[in-house]
Amino acid sequence: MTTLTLIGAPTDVGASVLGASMGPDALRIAGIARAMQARGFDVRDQGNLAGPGNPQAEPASGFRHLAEVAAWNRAVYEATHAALQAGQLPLLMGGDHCLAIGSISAVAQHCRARGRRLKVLWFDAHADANTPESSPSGNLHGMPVACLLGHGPAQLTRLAGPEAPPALQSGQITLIGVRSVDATEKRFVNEHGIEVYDMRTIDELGMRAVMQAALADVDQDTHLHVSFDMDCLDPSVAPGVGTGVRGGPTYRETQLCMEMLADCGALGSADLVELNPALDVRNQTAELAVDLLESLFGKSTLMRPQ
Ligand code: 4U7
Ligand code: MN
Ligand code: MN
Ligand code: MN
Repeated sequence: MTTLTLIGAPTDVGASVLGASMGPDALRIAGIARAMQARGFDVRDQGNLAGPGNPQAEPASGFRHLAEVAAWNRAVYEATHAALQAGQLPLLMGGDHCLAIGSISAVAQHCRARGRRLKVLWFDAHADANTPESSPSGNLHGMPVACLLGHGPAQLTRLAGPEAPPALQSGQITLIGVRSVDATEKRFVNEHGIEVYDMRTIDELGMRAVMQAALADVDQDTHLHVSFDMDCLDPSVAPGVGTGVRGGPTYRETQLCMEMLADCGALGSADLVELNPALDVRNQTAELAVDLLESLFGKSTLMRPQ
């Protein structure tokens, strides 16, 4: 029986809208542990990591709260790495999306030590590929993709150690659901040749073809990491997010993504981030997140499994 480790990181230091810090408890209240037990996991809820409070400061030299973001990411890195070393499947409950720097750096270090291929699928309305020079906001939840590729401050690009290479090469990450990108981010994504399935592409090809393409190079020897920003979904179905953008995938399209990910059988770790209970209505976005996670971990509505 696989142990699924729930890691709570209750912070919004990477964002300017407050509230993602309540994400872990909203997911617990929506029944995440019971739902994952029902999927056949031995579930261990580690509780919440500890870290600095939100100083609500203005950006300094291009970043808001760099020291606090670094402290939270070190804690996420250590907890994720320990879970992987113990043979467990870590599920990070955010918190804002800056925390994926810590979780994915740990997954990358773990895979590197074992010679395993790593592939990251990044579900998001945004590209999260700003650098401090390009960011219009200074918010670090808009920079994790760039940091993971080695572009950012050393406190965030070298979590695995001073000599460690960037967590990811650009061919290891695919962005899905993108529809709000700053001009400088567009340049970064295109110059690095990052694979992107933006909403226009999803509209034209359909979600099934997009997911088939995104998963084409994933095999049984691949460790697949899913980093899921709840603002990927259309805000009409997921209102509890801090930076919603209209025109996202529907409930059914997102369920199909999750079911296809489950079918591929390569999932090794995941982040569920950017859930903002302060902006939600009756915890529906947390309930939706749990519903999607059930599909990600194998719940199916198929009458006759293929
Ligand atoms: B999220 C933004 F300018 N690009 O950098 C920025 F539009 O993790 C938004 O995807 C970032 O929610 C959104 O601040 C970060 C902005
Ligand atoms: Mn994001
Ligand atoms: Mn986003
Ligand atoms: Mn580069």
